[in-house]
Amino acid sequence: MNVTVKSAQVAYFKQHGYLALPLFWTANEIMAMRHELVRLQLAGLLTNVATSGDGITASPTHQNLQLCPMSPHSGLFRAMPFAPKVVNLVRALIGDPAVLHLDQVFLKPGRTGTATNWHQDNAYFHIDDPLKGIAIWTAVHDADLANGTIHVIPDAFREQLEHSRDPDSNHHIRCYPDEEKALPLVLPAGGIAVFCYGTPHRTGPNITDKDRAGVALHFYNGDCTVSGGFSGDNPLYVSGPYADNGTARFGVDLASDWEVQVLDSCLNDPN
Ligand SMILES: O=C(O)CCC(=O)C(=O)O
Repeated sequence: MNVTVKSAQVAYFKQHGYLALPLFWTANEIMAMRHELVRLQLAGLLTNVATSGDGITASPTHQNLQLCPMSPHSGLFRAMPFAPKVVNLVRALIGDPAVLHLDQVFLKPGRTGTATNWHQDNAYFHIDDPLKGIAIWTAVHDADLANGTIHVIPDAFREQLEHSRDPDSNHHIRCYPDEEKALPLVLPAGGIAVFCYGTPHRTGPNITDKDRAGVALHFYNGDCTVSGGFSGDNPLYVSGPYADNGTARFGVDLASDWEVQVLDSCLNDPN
């Protein structure tokens, strides 16, 4: 499925700092992501980052299961940022040359799944223009208020909010924005929320019986100055003159590998 990005959507993103696209991934792509997350979880690769309010002690009751990055552990998630429709979207929103910054997943188990508190990604990444970096957050399962979908604060991406250590996580930082302005983005499985590095966002607890996961891919425009973490000195371009679909780094054309990985996963569907 190709996804065309309309100029009105680009204008909306640039004005408000976020965008919700409810129909982005196909049913097969979502099925493949779910299979892969089960495999990664069974392999013990997702770790509980939730703490008991002191930022240190592991919570015995609540779980915020994170794997960051996923790509070293998964051919599917390594290829996902190179899917042609992802690259088209990234180019439309932040322009060439686009660099893959990070990939990660947060899985919130039913009943025990807990929040990822308010933060701006730019409090970690520090790029010079907070609109020139984006997170593409995929709803791997239907994401609504009860299971703690992503919330954003529209129009706030130019404000640099103060961050401090998050007492509910063993390594995150958080901020305390005016929650009256918060907007929950309710998405069906396969939908995405896109928000720029300056946009404050959070997810909530999962009070339903079913697990819910969100996969986040982060990109920035390679002409930006990056002074925060995760940038490294060997940027992985997904667009622009240095982009080669990851071939030099991984020995595989990851743009075409995405489809192969999805098909492979569906053919080996355990159900
Ligand atoms: O899915 C989540 O719980 C949080 C995602 C997030 O905050 C991020 O990727 O920056």
